[in-house]
Amino acid sequence: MNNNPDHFIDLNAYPLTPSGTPEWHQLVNEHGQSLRENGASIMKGVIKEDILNRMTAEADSVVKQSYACRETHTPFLDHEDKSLPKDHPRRQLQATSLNSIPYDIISPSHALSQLYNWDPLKEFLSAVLGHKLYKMADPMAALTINVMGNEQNHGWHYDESQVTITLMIQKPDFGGIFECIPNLRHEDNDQYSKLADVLNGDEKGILSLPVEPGDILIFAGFYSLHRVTPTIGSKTRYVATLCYKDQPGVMNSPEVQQTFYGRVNQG
Ligand SMILES: O=C(O)CCC(=O)C(=O)O
Ligand SMILES: [Fe+2]
Repeated sequence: MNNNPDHFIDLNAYPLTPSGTPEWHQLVNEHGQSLRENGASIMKGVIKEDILNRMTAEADSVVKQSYACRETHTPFLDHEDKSLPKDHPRRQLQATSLNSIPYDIISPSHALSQLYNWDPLKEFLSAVLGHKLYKMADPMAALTINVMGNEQNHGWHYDESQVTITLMIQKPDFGGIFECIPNLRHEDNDQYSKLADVLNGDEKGILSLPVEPGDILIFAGFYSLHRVTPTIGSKTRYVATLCYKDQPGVMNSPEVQQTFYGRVNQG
C-alpha cells in the first residue's frame, strides 16, 4: 500500500508540494483571502476518490471502538451558568450526539494518519494562516473522526481553537449539513444578542456550506457559530478534524478528554 500522501492528492489542482513555487503561493493567497473574508475556505475535491474509499474502510475497521458522546453544552462548549437569566445564551443548552474515533485508535498505517503527519499539508496550512503550526500533542484530540449514524447531530457551538481543519470522508444519505454564521462572535459586539436570536430559531444569516467527500474545510470555528444538522439514513457520516496549534506541546485537559472520548490519555 502506498503511504506517501503525494499520491492522495491531485497535485495538478492542488500543488501542495514542492512548496514555494508560484502555483503554491497562488493557492496560499486564494485560501488565505477566503478565510479572512468569509471565515472559511474549502479545498474542493483535494483527496482522490480511491483514497476516500480506503479512509472509509479504515474508519469502518475501528468504528466499534468509538466513544458514544451524548452531550449537552452551551454554544461556548461549557456548562450552564445558573447565575444568569434563564433565556441567556450561556444557559441555552444544545444537544450533541455523535461517536468519536480518537487518534490513539487510528493506526499510523491508516491513510488519514499519514495525511495528518504529512509536512507539506502542515506547511501549506501554516502559510494560509500566516503563522507556524505544530501538530497537537494530545494523543486523542490531535486527529479525530466524528462519526454520525442515523439521526445524530452536532449542536450549535464555537470551537475552542481559532481555526479548525476538517476533511469529509463519507457523506450520509441525507442531512448532516454543516451550517454556520461566519464571524458572528466578531460582529455580535456584546456576543449575545444575535446569538440569542439564532438559538431561538432565527435563520437569518445561516449559511449551508457545500462540503462534499474529499473536501478539506479551513474554518475560523472560534468566531463562526456552527452546527451539523441531523443525519438521516443508514450511511455513516465520517468527518475528520485535524488539529494543529500555534505552539508545540498543546494538550487538552483530562476533563475535556473525558467528555469527548470517555477516558483520559495524557500520553
Ligand atoms: O462534523 C463537522 O463537519 C464539524 C465538526 C465540528 O464542528 C467540531 O468537531 O467541532
Ligand atoms: Fe466545531
